[in-house]
Amino acid sequence: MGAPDFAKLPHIGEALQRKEDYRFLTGAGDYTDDIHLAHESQAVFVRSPHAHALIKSIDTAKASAMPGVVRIFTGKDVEGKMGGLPCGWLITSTDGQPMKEPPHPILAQGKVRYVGDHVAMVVAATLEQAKNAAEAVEVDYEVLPAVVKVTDAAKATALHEAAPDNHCYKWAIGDKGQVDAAFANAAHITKLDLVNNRLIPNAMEPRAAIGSYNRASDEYTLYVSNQNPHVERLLMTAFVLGLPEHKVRVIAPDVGGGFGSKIFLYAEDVCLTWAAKQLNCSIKWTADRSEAFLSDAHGRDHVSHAEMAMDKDGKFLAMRVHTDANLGAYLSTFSTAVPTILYATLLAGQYTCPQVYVEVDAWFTNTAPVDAYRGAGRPEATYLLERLVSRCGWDMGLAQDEIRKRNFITQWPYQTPVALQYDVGDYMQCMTKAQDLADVAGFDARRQASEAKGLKRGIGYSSYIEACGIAPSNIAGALGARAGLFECGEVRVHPTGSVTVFTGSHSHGQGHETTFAQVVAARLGIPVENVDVVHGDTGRVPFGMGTYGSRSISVGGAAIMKALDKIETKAKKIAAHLMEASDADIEFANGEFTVKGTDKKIPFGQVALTAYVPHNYPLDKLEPGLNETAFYDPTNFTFPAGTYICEVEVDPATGVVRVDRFSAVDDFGTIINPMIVEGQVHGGIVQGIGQALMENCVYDESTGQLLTGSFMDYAMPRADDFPLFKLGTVCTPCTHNPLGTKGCGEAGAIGSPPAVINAVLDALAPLGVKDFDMPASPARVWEAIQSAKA
Ligand code: MCN
Repeated sequence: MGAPDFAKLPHIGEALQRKEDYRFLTGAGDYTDDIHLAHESQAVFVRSPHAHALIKSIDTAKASAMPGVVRIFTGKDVEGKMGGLPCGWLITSTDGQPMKEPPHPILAQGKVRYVGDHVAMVVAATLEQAKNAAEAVEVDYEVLPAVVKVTDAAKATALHEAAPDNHCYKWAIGDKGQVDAAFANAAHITKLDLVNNRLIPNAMEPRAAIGSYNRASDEYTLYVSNQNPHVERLLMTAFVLGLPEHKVRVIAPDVGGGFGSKIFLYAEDVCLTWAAKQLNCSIKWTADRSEAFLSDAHGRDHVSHAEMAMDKDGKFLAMRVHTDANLGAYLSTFSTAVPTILYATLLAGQYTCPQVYVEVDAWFTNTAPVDAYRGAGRPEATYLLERLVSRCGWDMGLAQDEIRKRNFITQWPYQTPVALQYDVGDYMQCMTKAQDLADVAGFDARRQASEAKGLKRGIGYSSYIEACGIAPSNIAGALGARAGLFECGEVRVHPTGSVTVFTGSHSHGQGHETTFAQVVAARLGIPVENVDVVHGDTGRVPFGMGTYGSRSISVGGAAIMKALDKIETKAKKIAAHLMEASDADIEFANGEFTVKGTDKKIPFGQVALTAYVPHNYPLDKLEPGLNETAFYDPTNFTFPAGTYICEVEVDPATGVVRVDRFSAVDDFGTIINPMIVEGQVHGGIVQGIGQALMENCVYDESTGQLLTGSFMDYAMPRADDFPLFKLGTVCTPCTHNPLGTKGCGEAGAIGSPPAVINAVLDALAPLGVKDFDMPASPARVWEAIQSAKA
């Protein structure tokens, strides 16, 4: 079934209430910490208080003798018994020098490299006993100089022997010669320096895990708050523990948000799984919030210089970008892909810029590892490009919409100079619709009204594009990635015609139990209540690549559609047999099989029953049962795109920025459930505005201590920080997946930061403020105003 036919089916585009909400809203969710296993001990991790130090000795004697303590494991206990965490495996550097891939030990081996690094694991009967014993572990450190800023890394004390200058890799894309030539002939060049601030992910449920071991079957089970259990199992067995995969079951039950931070293999998960066998018990660990601040992989942290070459009319000729990316102390699971293939390939944006050259240097520092965080590389690309484009407009005397419209791509498919080929879109329509929603025509009057109150009002644009549906194996391979990603779906039709779907995608807030059920119900013509969706368990789902990169509906949903194709083919054969017709004459629509050109018909349920009760059934030609599995590897990314317009009011006396209006028009192709999609966009915008105005991870530059280690210092956005968002959509269905969908889970976080900062800069332009870095906190804005005055 093609995308256009699919979009017309009942339930598609229906704002169904989420099936999962009843259990979440009544406290009946089953999160990792809610699970209690027999013989369960508690684990607490001893973490480094120093950003960089040699471990001279660890004395666990006193702690081990404390009440309830079962065992204390240190680096020496695990050395030689397991590998380090997998690192650097996704990409290859492009300058001919091998990427530095220093080991990332499960428990520190002789040295710690960031505040929060794992030094020991204490296992005790109760949490209180484990905490008391952890405090009694004596570690003698020799403190070394620490570096936290990516721009200081080259001259700092080396973190790893393998990377003497703290440089990990250089990666580039684009034709440098052509770009330099275009710059040489440009009528105007606009330049911009940008910092993309480091963020700390703050899922409502902190990371948690329970390792358990069954001696009778020699099987391990890991319950873990995680977004991709099969990948977790694969990495843990193949790279670290050397166990046969079938002996390890990973279950990610209800997960209270992840935003990317729960797709990595973390040391805690490995330690708990391994130690469960050593101690023959179950061991639970739940991070407290302070631990989460220190040890969850952080996001962003780029320092970039960008330049755009234009002709005299403001048409883009070429763009040149250099980015220094902070990787933190170790390579986290996907970290090398974030500032490279997920970032640089998006720097063409929505524009017909014929040449783009991007060079990335990635560095180690004494900070928590940096990895994917909602958007992963694409917010960094959009922030850079959309800030640069507005600056180009201001430099050329063109309005923010005009500079964009002059350069928009208007024909698809469109081959960008940075590898990606966009299949479809309508950027102009997104822009005009967003301008209507934002009432741009009324802006001048609103600006005057603000002026009369002594306030400055500004408007900011951002026309983002992202590559979702990660990751077509052929494209990933062509970009030098060492892995591509497919998805798996199994559709099990029961004898009574109800259906259980097993998907390799994982829902941790995105509502898959509802939207995936809508897809199946629409396709089979059965009630949505008759479809249950199972995910998050390597013991039940055949295989899976998990959820990130807004891939689930477009890749996971497409795998289910492929399995449904197989179900339909087989069901038609059964129907043909029941109605004594030829297979080729059977049609299926609205839950009924009909014989073409006759009034003969039978419902889906009767075919399902026949599949399982095969009396009078051609067993020589047809197997009983109605159960199919499919794997789907997309041929391209999906390319959601849109225009966001933000209007802010700034109080120049205090520097306080208030978002007064925020309008977003997105093209997500076919929409399965508009209510869920709106929720996703709302959440994303809130995260994006959070980054633009308040969230900021700060380490002390001399000691490497995390200064924003709690919600007292790390400002999270709250509902009353925002106006009601105005949302709209444009629909150009994706051309290469059977649903026509494009991902919606990250758009808000990608598109919004530059819209906000462009609005603040527009507001402050009359005061002479030309630039500042995120977040636009009152202090920073006030300081920028004062420096402009000076
Ligand atoms: N959808 C739809 N129609 C479309 C596109 C999507 O109805 N055209 C629906 C999907 O069926 C799904 C939801 O919208 O129910 C999101 O789908 P999709 O865009 O495919 O994204 P994923 O399900 O793969 O979710 C991943 C994405 C990412 S990458 C991050 S980060 C993120 C996000 O989703 N983390 C989240 N949203 C989150 N929401 C919550 N509550 N918690 C998180 O951790």
